[in-house]
Amino acid sequence: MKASLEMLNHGASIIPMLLLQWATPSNGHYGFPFVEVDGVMSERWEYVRPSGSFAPNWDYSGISAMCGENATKPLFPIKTLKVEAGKTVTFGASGQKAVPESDSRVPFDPTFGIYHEGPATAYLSKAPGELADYEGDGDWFKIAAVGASDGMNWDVRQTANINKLHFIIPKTTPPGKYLMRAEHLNISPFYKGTQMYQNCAHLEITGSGGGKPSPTTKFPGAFSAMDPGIWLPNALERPYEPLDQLKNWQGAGPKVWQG
Ligand SMILES: [Cu+2]
Repeated sequence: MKASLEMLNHGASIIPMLLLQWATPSNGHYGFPFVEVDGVMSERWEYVRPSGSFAPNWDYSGISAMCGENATKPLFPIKTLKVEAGKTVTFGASGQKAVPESDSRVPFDPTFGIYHEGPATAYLSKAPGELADYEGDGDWFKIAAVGASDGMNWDVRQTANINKLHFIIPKTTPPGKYLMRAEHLNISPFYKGTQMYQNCAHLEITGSGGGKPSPTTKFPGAFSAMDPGIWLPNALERPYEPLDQLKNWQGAGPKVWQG
């Protein structure tokens, strides 16, 4: 399954891929159902809004691109992670475990690795009230983009065997309750070939604030299939020498707000 998925990824046809989605769950795809709390990995869906599926999202402009399938509201109550601005939030990855994924309670498996290649990003959106009621229809801003720090190879790739994504909350982020969206792309130079994986945690950010996050975007609509951060130009797929464009990758959507 793994090998065939990789081959499909570099072939133009996504139709067999769509059919594979109906097969039983495997480690072929992934999501981010965990966060670390004081250095210890949480339980599954303890702080992360459950989503229905870890199959790749190709509807870049649709609502599933926000927090995953069926995640505009928490499917059941979850906790809120308290974090001080300036500190790091760490998401833990998992392969597919159940249909729907929200039914699984399988704990974090440290031997799992994200085997696709592409940029990782994080976004925040402040809830006007309680997070349990917030459907994510407010403003979103990007706080981090992890690209190819050597200008050639995506930092998050198969050979790096990464199962955690680390993102720093900018120091001047206004305090409040936030949805935090973690995303990894299996990026492709083929039109509508890029696979998107995303989940959202409930966060309460503390600190003195003072920043004015910008630019912002909205879900649905944050991305387009034509966005060069989604539809990777061919020249960037396998560069022969380090490229500043990959080194300074900001990905699809708005530029990173530094705080
Ligand atoms: Cu996959």
